[in-house]
Amino acid sequence: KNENLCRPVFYMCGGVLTGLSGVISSPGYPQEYSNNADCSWAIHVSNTSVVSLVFLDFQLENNEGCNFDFVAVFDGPTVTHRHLGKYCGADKPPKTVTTSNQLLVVFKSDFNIGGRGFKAYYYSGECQQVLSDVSGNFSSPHFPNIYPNNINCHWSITLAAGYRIKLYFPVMDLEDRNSLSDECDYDYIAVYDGDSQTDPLLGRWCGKDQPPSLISKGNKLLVVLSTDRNEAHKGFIHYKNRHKPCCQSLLVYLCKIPIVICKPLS
Ligand SMILES: [Ca+2]
Ligand SMILES: [Ca+2]
Repeated sequence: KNENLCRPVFYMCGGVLTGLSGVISSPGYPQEYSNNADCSWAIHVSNTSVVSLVFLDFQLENNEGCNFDFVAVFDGPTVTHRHLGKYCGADKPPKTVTTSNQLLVVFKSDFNIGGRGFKAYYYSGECQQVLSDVSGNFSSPHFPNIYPNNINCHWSITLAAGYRIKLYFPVMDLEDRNSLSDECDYDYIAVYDGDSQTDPLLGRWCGKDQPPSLISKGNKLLVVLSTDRNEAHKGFIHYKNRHKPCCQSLLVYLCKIPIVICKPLS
């Protein structure tokens, strides 16, 4: 008989991550994590960037002080660096941003009682921006050169309350859709009408399909670029709100958006 079939499974966990962005999760996620886990992820991005860490899912054994099972985050490569937070239970930790180009994430569990664990992604300055100017633009990393494989970039646009956001893509060149499924399965841009991926999806595009110009319902939009492990193209440039505010109403300050009824600013 093959005794190997009966042995417990040990999941790999931790490591050194140097990509523009990436995903980390507890061992075996979304299955219950193992007891006595001790995992460390050292994230190291290019010198000029900071690292942002966002939790997508979080469920660990809970106790006051988080001494049993926990995720701890440090503002640098080792546990001697500034402690940014220690988390357990079922409340998703807040988004964390480092002050330097390195982040350490530690996950530990004790001898009993587990949970689903966690899934989080990180991204670096080259691959993300928070935009709050009334007009501006951004592009895929390295544009007009080829964008990297295996990235997950987030551009989050937040204007003052009362503004809406109009955006359009004058240049669009991603890997084509999957010819079998006719879907954007490989590389794509997705736009969400809000500040997270749980907000309504306005659309998902790939290849040379130019997205239509898009208008947010509120004052926030999220643009995500996701690429798979091979075949990259030039990417995209994206503009928002190229027109300055020239009119106003009670709720909306942007004009040249046909759905807005507004009067000239004095
Ligand atoms: Ca435990
Ligand atoms: Ca690709």
